[in-house]
Amino acid sequence: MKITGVELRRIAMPLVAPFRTSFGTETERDVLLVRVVTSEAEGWGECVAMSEPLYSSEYVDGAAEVMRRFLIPALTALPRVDAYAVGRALEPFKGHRMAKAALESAVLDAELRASNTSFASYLGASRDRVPCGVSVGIMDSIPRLLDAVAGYLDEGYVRIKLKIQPGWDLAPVRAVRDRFGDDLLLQVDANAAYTLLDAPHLAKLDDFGLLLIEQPLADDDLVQHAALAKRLSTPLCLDESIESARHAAAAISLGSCSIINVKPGRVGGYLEARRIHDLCRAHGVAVWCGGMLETGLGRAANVALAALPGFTLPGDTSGSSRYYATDITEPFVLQDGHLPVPTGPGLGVGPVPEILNKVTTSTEWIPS
Ligand code: NPQ
Ligand code: MG
Repeated sequence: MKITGVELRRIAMPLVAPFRTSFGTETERDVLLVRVVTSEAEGWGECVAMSEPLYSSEYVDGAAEVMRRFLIPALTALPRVDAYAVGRALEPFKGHRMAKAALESAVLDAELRASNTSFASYLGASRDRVPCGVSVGIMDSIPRLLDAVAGYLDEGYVRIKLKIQPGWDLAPVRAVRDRFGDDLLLQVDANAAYTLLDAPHLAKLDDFGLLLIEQPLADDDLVQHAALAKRLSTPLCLDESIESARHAAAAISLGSCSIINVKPGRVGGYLEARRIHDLCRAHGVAVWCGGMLETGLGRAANVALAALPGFTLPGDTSGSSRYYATDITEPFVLQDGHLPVPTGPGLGVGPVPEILNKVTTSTEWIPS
């Protein structure tokens, strides 16, 4: 398989409601899609970078620039390409994992469409549906939060994740526990909003029987997460800190976490995500699949990944309607709290041309 060209396509997807986290409020998702055209087939990849570098250092304009200037030329120069070759060819370029992941996904989609294999079977999935959790943003008031959680539970979500930050932590968790009971699977995500000085405060969350606390401290502080883990009974989970299988190995060795949120974009692709899954499984560390407000394209691949045997906790693999009134693919719809794992070749879904064109803000063709 040889690449004949790559299309970069920017789309603007309005969110059904503003999504507020400790790092900011989003009302529209600015997504960079990659379409790789090869001698055999074409494939799609979704770049999960945000428009601003608030979750991590990557951002959409930066991802497009590094792709067109360095990453795509390195791939089009290859006489033959597959997903593993993408990883090897892009290794010399530091960082930019979300950009690399989008290109690897697009090549993998093309490769799998050509060989009539699904993402799920290629990755080694062991299930045909995955249980779904939902991430609930910071709200203006506790009553609004309770209404939102009640709505998601009515839709069938099997696990609730509350976004927290200093000033929005104990009260919302207590209110959700009081209203929905001790059996609700409940966890929180701080997106790095605390410091180790907050350890006594965070320890008060221990009373609420949370599944985990996700990324309480800074991205680059595995040592302080290890210190915090010793002071809490609630399990620590890392998201932003884990950018590769090496980071995961370091975090496990140090005792920085006992659970890992795997996001393929954050770690440079589905192959690295699977390596983290394999490493964690060997060490008895639970993993679950995170989310970055993906469209149906990224969602399809995440659901396939989440069907691997080591994914023992429900992921942020929500239905399309959690974020979008109209998805660019056929929508992912919850059935009894689960999403079906796509079975068709490659991602098993593709963009609906009329919908895709409506949301497209720019396209750029980079020939081989
Ligand atoms: C997390 N996601 O687990 C992220 C963070 C996040 C589902 O909670 C635009 C694009 C807005 C990506 C907001 C969830 C975002 C985003 C939050 C990612 O930490
Ligand atoms: Mg997170």
